[in-house]
Amino acid sequence: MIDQERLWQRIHQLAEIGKLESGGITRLSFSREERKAKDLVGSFMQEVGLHVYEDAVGNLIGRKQGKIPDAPVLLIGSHIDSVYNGGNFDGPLGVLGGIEVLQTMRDREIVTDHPIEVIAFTDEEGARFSFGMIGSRGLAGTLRQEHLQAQDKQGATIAEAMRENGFDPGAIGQAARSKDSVKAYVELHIEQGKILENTGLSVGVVSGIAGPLWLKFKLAGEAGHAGTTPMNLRRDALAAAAQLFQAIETEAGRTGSTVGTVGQLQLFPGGINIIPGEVEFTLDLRDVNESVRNQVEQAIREQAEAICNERGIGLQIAELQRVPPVHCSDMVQSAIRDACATLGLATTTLSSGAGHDGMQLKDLCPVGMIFARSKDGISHNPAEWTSKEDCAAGVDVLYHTVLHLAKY
Ligand code: HGY
Ligand code: MN
Ligand code: MN
Ligand code: MN
Repeated sequence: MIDQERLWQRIHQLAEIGKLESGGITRLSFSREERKAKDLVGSFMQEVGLHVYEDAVGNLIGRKQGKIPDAPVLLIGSHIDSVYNGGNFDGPLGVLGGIEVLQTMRDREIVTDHPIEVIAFTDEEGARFSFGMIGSRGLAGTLRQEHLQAQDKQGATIAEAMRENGFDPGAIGQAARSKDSVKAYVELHIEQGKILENTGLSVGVVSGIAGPLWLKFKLAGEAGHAGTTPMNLRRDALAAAAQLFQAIETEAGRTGSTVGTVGQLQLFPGGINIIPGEVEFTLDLRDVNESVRNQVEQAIREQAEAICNERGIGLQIAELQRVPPVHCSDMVQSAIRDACATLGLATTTLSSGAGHDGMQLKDLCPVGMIFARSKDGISHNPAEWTSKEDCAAGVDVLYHTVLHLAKY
């Protein structure tokens, strides 16, 4: 078994960085908090004797050499950036769990055939720039210069934030790995749902990952006097948006598998006695089935056109990111199931509604995920919780999965 006290202690040491009054954490990419978090996690990697470095897109990597040094590397890891006011386990469990696996191997003087790298991917969440998985896209070689123009709420671009943190946006291509250099990628992550809790299981094997589609809607009506403008003469952008929110809920709810969320909303000018002239909001639309997601997207676009035409409102829809759903590799899934069997751990197979870095690596190497139980299924919330025992169970499964996959 891995050292669950050491793991637990590190999870809570990391959780202190970016902690808010609310008890939640905010650790945005290329922020001071993230830099501090990377320095702390990098020191844990040093403690384990790993070769520690940051690649051209800021991924923090700890490498353990194998018996066959130029054999394809086995990648494990997750992320340490967070959403606004997030929880302590979303991401850190996979990174600190990966370090714990390598430390346990070192303590037992185990050297595998394949080299192994534990990675804290840059900006998995996309909270700051509304464009996520920068680090895993960089490693997969699919990050483009145009992606780096995405802006945060203060108007700073990813490229500017990279420069400020000592990275050259022009050099992102250097982070790309070649297909034959990577054996597989396995990520341990909290489930962020209720299936494991409802079935009384600690860990689960992930079969597939729903693909997030992020859109930004801009509605342009006409600001006006709240007191002198009759209801039938208004072009109220917020009233149009409210009608569209109802349509989104109906269209997403219709399929039984799709989820749609309006997470960000801004209106202008925002005076108590002014009819809103402009509204901007985001839509996060997901389904494990890409064609179902696309049909719902089409229905929402048609409803948006109809509502805005009817009300004389201008409509613009920009695509922020479109990530296809991913099937997890059968080979990696069976390695995880074997690990659970070795540990005598009952498990189940489930899909992931949340997006993960492995989605970006699907064309680079076989990808798989292990889930650890989430209390009440809560995540992206300070109340996010996974017990010490369930964290340890997840890392034990990761440990045996790694031993299996790192054999030649
Ligand atoms: O948005 C997500 O699904 C993940 O938390 N990045
Ligand atoms: Mn998350
Ligand atoms: Mn996550
Ligand atoms: Mn993830």
